[in-house]
Amino acid sequence: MELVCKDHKLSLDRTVLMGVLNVTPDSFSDGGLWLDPEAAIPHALAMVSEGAGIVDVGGESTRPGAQPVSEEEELQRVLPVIEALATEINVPISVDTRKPAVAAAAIEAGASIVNDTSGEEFDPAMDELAARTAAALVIMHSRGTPATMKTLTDYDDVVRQVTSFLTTRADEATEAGVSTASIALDPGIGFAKTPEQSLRLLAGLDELAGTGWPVVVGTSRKSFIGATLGVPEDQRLEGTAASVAWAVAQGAHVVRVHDVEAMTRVVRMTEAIREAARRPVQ
Ligand code: HH2
Repeated sequence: MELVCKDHKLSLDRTVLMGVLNVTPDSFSDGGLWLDPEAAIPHALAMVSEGAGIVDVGGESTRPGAQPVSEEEELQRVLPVIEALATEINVPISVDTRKPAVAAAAIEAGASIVNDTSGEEFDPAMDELAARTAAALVIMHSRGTPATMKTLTDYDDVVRQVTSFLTTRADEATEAGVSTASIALDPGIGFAKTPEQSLRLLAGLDELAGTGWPVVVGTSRKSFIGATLGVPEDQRLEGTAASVAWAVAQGAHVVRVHDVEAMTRVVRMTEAIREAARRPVQ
């Protein structure tokens, strides 16, 4: 399987690590660390050398309660970084945004994946943009906005509802002209989900993987790990590792992570076990 991201044909035969580059002052686990392009660019290069197959650049925190950022501000944060990276790395760059205008400028600057975290509040212009530019489109499930998402957690069956929302959106994107080879789906762990619902979504991830669409999963350092283990953001490496290994075993194609070196090892080890399971009995 592959994901067509403009001129990049990204193989998904092995799990791809999407390295997180938050160019924000307030992201939940690394806010402020990479706001300066002079820090962001070397960090992105390090992630690629550690095994990242995508660099995901975001200029607006989506954590519950985060302050919205204007289009101008978001552009000022992400564009210099994307422009510089586009000349320095060979892996696709994705732009993590809810705004079609930011995605459009990012593609112009060299991004080839739109990581759209707007969920149920999506703007159809995002589909049209992906269709027009041949950028890949990551469709993520969420409800409301960072200000409201914590109150929007009523589901009858979170796995069924999220899977059905995502496959319907994939069909809509296809109808809007996005190539089926350029769409990936993401359950949006922690977005309008309680910790229990995030665990259930991971437990049922095989259902989403069974739809045949490429699956992206972002569990890195998230609060459901904090709720399970009782640890703050800077002590969630092992919890992240367990969730990444589980996601790979359930069929995730892309895992979005902050700690690329450690998670590359976790992913490759999990894949080695999965492949051994397919070999004849010895
Ligand atoms: N999670 C976050 C942001 N973007 N994109 C996708 N596709 N999937 C995710 O699970 C996902 C995402 C939140 O994490 P982070 O970027 O570390 O924090 P913040 O939103 O505070 O910047």
